[in-house]
Amino acid sequence: MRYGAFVRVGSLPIVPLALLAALLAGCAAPSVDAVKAGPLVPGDANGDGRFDISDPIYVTRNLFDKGPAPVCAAAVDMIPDGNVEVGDGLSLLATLFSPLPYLAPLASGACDSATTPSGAKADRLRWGFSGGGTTTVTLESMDRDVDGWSLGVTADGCTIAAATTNGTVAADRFDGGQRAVGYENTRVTSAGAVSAVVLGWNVPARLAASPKPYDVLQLTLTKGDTCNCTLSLSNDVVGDGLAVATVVTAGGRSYLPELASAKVNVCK
Ligand SMILES: [Ca+2]
Ligand SMILES: [Ca+2]
Repeated sequence: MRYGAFVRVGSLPIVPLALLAALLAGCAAPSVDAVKAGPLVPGDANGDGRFDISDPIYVTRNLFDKGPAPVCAAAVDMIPDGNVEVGDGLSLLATLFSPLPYLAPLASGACDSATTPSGAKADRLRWGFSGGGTTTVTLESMDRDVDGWSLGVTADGCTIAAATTNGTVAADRFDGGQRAVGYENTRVTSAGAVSAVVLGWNVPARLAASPKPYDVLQLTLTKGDTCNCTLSLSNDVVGDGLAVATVVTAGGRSYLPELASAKVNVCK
């Protein structure tokens, strides 16, 4: 860890104050490998202070893909037996996308010593739209292999009549996509549409980093008063459970690319 170098400075026999100040200034925003987590929230497997689709993915990567253990087992022990197993990961998914979400509060002090990776940035990850009456939501991941994602999308000026992952990378491998069973939950709601995808569960499956955008969701739009419609990604669309966060999971971590929007001509 880079903190190691920081500590060694303090252990030098003589360190001029000016030099020490300069060194400290240079370390004002250290790019550390691990920091103390917190505050952890229930279900927060990767310890970034959020509970989203990255957390069950983090659990499954630990169980089936040599990924690191949840930063605090107590936060994800949904089937409370003191162990983290596949049922806990599945329960986390169910909690995110089922009508009766329930996460037990963390016991006081249960995760006080948790540490977590830091520094997740959404650089070179981009959402986009292409099309007209049939519009595709795209995801561009220039330098990170993607484990899964969830998104909500709203329409202003038209209606989202249907949403499907058919014909996209989110379709099962047997149907031409890149999902190895995994998990997929896509639906139209009164507020728009939501889609959640885990590309693999007990077998690794990822989208390889690529400069070419991937198609991840297909929307069928119905014209409003005019042919013009604005589609926007959102964090507020509720599917069957909690509001669905628009988030990309890579390496088990949450990335939050800018919420894209686009004007489309529904009549084309
Ligand atoms: Ca989290
Ligand atoms: Ca358990």
